[in-house]
Amino acid sequence: MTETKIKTKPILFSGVQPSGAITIGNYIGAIRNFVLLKDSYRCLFSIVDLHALTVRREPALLRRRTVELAALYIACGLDPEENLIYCQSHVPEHAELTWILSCYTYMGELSRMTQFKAKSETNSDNINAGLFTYPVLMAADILLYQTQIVPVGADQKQHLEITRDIAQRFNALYGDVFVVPEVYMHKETAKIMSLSDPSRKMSKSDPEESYISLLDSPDDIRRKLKRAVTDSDTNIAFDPENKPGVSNLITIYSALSGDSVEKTVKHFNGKGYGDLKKEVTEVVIESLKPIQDRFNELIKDKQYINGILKYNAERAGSIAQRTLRKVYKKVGLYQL
Ligand code: AQP
Repeated sequence: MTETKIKTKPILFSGVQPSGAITIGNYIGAIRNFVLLKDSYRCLFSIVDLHALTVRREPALLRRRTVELAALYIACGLDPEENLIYCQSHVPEHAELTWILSCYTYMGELSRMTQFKAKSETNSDNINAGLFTYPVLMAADILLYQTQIVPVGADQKQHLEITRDIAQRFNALYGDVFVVPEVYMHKETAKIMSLSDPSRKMSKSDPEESYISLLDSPDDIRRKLKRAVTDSDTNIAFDPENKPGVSNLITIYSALSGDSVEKTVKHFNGKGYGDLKKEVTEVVIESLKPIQDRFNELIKDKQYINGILKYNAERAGSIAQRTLRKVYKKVGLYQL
């Protein structure tokens, strides 16, 4: 692809935290959409490792998860030549813009963030300032690249809204510095629920039995889905409010098989929960197999992964610098 063609494409940014084993929730809600959109946009897919520090991590594990996520991005179908797959901490402009934007973000709006409230409950011994200002770092990630579109799952929608507010506030003061980004989300698949508690979203930092990781073995997948919480009824119907467990399994089946929810419900008409779990298991194992095969090849070649991360961080950095310089100038920082 020629440089001219790349430049005319609108910009897409999104990221995933290397904060645990990447789940089918992350995949269905976000990464799969990255793959669908990757040719229509100039894409930046970040491994947002700075975000992962808001919760205490084992350093060696965080490093390992970072490399694994880079390999997984590629194994899921992203193109490391065309798409900028890079580590957030390798482009220091993310942290630099965060400071500026934090001076344009209000304590009141940050305290309304539901993720902050939820994470403060699960990490009550470590409610740090980073957890509170997480959305500002996310706004910087996005605004740094003049991003037009941000594909995310439903849990990140509120952070996108605050990003838009910060961009509009800044633009109102200094002129059109930032593009105001739009969220991209598939309503039906934007929130995959936990297998053990379908009233909560599936999360990579929850207990292992509650999620399926993209790298789980077929035996693990079978075991976890067999134990997935359903209800005491026997009827297979899509009703997220009254039948969250069954509806979640229908959503997973529909997302991975490509059949609509309606067609999936028809397909299971007259069958039992055992059949539903068995067929969901088959479709999950089948969908993850090519990803796992490719991942297992890629992860052997750390030099290749490192090369991609380095090359793409340089490319991302040069775009980021342009925005940051403009911002510094606008707010009145003395430039040499
Ligand atoms: N359950 C989900 N269903 C649909 N989409 C989801 N996403 C996360 N969980 C689901 C989307 O995946 C992308 C990457 O998420 P993230 O790594 O930035 O962090 P998160 O949103 O906080 O996801 P987790 O899995 O719950 O991570 P931890 O446990 O570390 O907090 C995002 O687009 C997200 O919306």
